[in-house]
Amino acid sequence: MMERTYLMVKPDGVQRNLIGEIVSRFEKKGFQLVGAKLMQVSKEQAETHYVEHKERPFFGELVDFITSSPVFAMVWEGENVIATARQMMGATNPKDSAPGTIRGEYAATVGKNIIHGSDSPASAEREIGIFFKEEELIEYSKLIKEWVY
Ligand code: IDP
Repeated sequence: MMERTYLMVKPDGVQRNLIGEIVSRFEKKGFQLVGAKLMQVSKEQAETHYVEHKERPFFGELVDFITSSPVFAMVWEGENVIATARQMMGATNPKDSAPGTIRGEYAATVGKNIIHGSDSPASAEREIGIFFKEEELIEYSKLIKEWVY
């Protein structure tokens, strides 16, 4: 099923010069970038984005961290891109992320785990809406599609 997902290189990934590496992995997989920008997340956006963790003890830390320095926000499109991107990211806690995954290769702690990715179609739609305006998402066709699907 053709889907869109919200992926975000977190402040630690940007600071560690991993934007290119991460974008490259999703490009090579065959997914299509439909929107991307370097941005400073506001406190309001952060609190909305992480609302499901509002009652957790680390919520304040989470909001402080994601607003501490710019993120690289992206929307990617492709068949099953939501679940596949989560597999490519690896487990939330880098101590459990498989080698070869983004977190498995580059992250050491759960608080600084490099990348965010939507976990369901409903989250993807909600999160895209928090960070992007409709006109920032670009629909276009690529000839390579015939070789991917
Ligand atoms: P996900 O990012 O893999 O979807 P979630 O459970 O939604 O994982 O958690 C959101 C983010 O909160 C994680 O990526 C991680 O950075 C952070 N986080 C999760 N659990 C902890 C914790 O126990 N301590 C500190 N940060 C945590």
